[in-house]
Amino acid sequence: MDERVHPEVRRIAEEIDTMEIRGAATIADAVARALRTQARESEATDPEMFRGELRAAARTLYETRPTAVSLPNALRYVLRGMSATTVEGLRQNVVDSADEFCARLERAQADLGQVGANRLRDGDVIMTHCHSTDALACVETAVKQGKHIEAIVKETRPRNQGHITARELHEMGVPVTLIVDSAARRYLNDVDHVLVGADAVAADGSVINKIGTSGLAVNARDRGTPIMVAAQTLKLHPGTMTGHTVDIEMRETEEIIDAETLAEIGNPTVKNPAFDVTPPRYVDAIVTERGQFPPESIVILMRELFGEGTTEPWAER
Ligand code: RI2
Repeated sequence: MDERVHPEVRRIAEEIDTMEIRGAATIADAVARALRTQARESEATDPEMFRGELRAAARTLYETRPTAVSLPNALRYVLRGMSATTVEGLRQNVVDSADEFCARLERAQADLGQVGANRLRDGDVIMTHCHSTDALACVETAVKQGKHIEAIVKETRPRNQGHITARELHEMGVPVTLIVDSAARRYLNDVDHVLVGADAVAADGSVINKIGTSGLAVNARDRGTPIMVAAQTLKLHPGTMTGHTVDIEMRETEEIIDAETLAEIGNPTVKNPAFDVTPPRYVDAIVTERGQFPPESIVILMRELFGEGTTEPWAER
């Protein structure tokens, strides 16, 4: 562990790793705040030392979870503003960028919610997978517009984030039916929209989201149920414009089965991918704060946002 990294930053990195802090937008918010703490508390005596500390903090945060692109996008946003020539000036740069980033994130989610809500009609039933603050922003806005929305919520093994979705929808006054993941196809006939979030969106319009999303999307397409992905532009993956693929996080066996039960059944190999890739042909619309896009045209927005290329501030030593 790099000694220069502030204990609070290490704690946040640990909580992202163990998923106490989870969800792509929430992770982005947490890392921006972590960099702000590192900057505020820094005792660096010269600008190079300060920059080195911030890079080390960014690297610690970057190495926690590989799939949600909101994490590196947040690090880039906060660190790109380091233009001052004194430690005090740099500290202010980072604090200002982090504050601006968090405010923009909140605004983007509210704007996205308006766009997504317009796709929902009074009386619609949605089916959700996992827990996505971007997706729930669409429902919240629709409810505020006076629409009656009902939800069929998939529990989302292995970590049951569907329980969080069920609770938050209940708090909005949305009637919820909870189902196990394998019951999804059985209930798709009763559903007007599948509504999910995203951890990353690739340049070809593929959606990387919680494991099980792609199977749900294929089934929904088979039943003719529209699939809507709520993903603020923070989820767009710049690296995919130049041919990089999105790394899919593989998590611990223990999330699925305890060691004793595993031994009882003969210690089979266990695989626990956290995410999967839904090809663009199974997605009807990607809803962002900049409007809704058919997945195949999301690259136009990506060119506009990342046209000048991106940096990797955590990679510089
Ligand atoms: P918001 C989550 O991943 C889910 O896959 C969810 O759809 C996505 O992040 C986006 O969440 P995890 O952190 O940014 O639970 O919309 O593995 O909140």
